[in-house]
Amino acid sequence: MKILWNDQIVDEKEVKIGYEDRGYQFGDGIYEVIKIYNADVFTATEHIDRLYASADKIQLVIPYTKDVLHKMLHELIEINEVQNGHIYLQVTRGTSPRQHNFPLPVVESVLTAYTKETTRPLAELENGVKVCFVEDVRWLRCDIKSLNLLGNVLAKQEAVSKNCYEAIQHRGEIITEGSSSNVYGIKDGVLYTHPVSNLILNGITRKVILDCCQEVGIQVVEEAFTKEQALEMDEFIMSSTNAEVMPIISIDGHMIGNGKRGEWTEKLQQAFEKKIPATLEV
Ligand code: PSZ
Repeated sequence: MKILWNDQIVDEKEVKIGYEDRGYQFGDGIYEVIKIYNADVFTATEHIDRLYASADKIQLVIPYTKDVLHKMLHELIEINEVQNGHIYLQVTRGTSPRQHNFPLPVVESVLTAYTKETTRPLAELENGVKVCFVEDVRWLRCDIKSLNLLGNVLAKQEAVSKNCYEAIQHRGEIITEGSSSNVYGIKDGVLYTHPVSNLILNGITRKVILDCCQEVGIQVVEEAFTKEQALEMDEFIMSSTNAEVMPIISIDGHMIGNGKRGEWTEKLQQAFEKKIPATLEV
């Protein structure tokens, strides 16, 4: 497999990452996961914009224009001959002798991107998944897509240890987001989701879903809701680049609605699928 290493596409065996890379030592960097449908990147502009926005927020300079990066990602997909899957891309603040503050003089950032062929989680999209509540103990800049994922990792591990697909995080009583997803409740034809703030990642799939809501005629209320309200929702959904519009059928063993994918959820899934480039095997 070929890897994008800074501005070069090289064989994976050629990539050398320093043991003093700040991504490795501090999680000092940012990343994106971008979906590939039919050999094309989905919502690439939005993902690249968010990458540069995350970089700005941590004062990291990516030494390529967005256009150049976009072209390099296309080249990578072509060379690796990926049909369906995703790109993982990260940029760290570079390699320099270990110290917490930024390197001075500034060193070059280190970019790596690779592709993975995957299939869509079709069974889960139809049958729905079980989740559990986990206290959100992450830092207060969850809007940055940072490589520091220890809070998210521990939340997901707790979910998996309870045989759950995802951890629904809450700060006190307020639901924020999943360990690697945004979450939504639907009650009486209204979709509720946490507003964009420092407490959640502004998901690209979230944006697509809010567009889908317009199309299918669901009112959207971007307001936080509580754990108790979550359990009373008619339908519950999580979303991410890979999980798409994922129905949630139980939280901590409490059945949501009738324990099956809801009608609004199915309509949102259909609207979402229409935005995917054609000729997908379903
Ligand atoms: O493969 C996977 O399971 C993926 S790919 C992307 C994600 C999971 N999650 C991204 C994410 C996240 O990490 C957090 C904390 N909140 C929300 C999201 C959803 O963001 P988008 O929709 O941009 O992928």
